[in-house]
Amino acid sequence: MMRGMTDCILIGAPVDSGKRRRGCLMGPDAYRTAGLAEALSSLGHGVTDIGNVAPDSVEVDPPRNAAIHELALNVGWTAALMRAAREQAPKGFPIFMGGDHALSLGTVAGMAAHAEEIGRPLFVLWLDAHSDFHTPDSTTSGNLHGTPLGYVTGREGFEAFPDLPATVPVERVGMIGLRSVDPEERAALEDGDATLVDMRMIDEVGIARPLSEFLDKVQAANGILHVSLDVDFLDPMVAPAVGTTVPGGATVREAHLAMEMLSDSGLVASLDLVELNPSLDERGRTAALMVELAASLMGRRVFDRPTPRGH
Ligand code: EXY
Ligand code: MN
Ligand code: MN
Ligand code: MN
Repeated sequence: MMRGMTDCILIGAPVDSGKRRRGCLMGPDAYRTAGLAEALSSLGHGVTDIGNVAPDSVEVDPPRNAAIHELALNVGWTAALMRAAREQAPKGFPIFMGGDHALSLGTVAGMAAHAEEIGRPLFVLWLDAHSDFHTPDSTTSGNLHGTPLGYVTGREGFEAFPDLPATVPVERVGMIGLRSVDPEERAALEDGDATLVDMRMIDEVGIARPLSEFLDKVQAANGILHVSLDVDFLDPMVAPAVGTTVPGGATVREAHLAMEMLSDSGLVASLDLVELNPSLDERGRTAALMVELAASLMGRRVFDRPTPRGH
């Protein structure tokens, strides 16, 4: 876990099949170029970059929903990344360098299997403008990067995908940064017990209070936490390198505070960095910001000062 020196394992996941606009396959190399490994080692952590994962080659039946894009390739990525997460998590702190958000079908499923193996419940924190709670039947875009939370929480309709070694009940999911939720996702979320923090709530009370309440739940359950950080969690003014920009996102400081609190919690076991599309970046500024946020999550501080309780 974090706090103190950690063995960080960088895993390239150049998934570009979760949507139609291409470019996320360049993400892992953009993080390497922006100095992710150096930023982590300068904090005293061990860092190993194991290179990029490749998708399994699989065949699938045609999907019921004709809109679905690249089903077989996404299934192949899910199987390969599930295996990579399971293999690497016992050895250190996996950081999955995406790649679009379809990679999280595999990484979260693999981390859920790992959590079960060590006898602790997995919680998932989704920092994203979107809820990514669709199923292959409910998505109207057909873009499977909008489905990972539907898959890992055990929604129906994922028959083409690997069986889940362990599901993540929806009450163990926290979504922070929401501002674009489709009608079907909203209806399904209203039936469940996920922690839902939209941008309005962040405007009203700040990010610290809802995040701290979610972390209290993880702590009380003796859980471990997987964090999935989508570039579009951030406001497009500060993070333009993403295909799914939604105005009104988190500020640089809101995002750093979240990372600092996550680091202080000592609960985080793994991280996805997703949706960076370097072809949309401006002189590498989005990649650089994502590296800075990862460094905050791994302990970078101006001064060591915990966030006061009750905020
Ligand atoms: N809900 C929309 C859809 O299903 O197409 C948008 C999904 C965007 C997903 C991005 C990665 O967070
Ligand atoms: Mn997403
Ligand atoms: Mn998103
Ligand atoms: Mn604000």
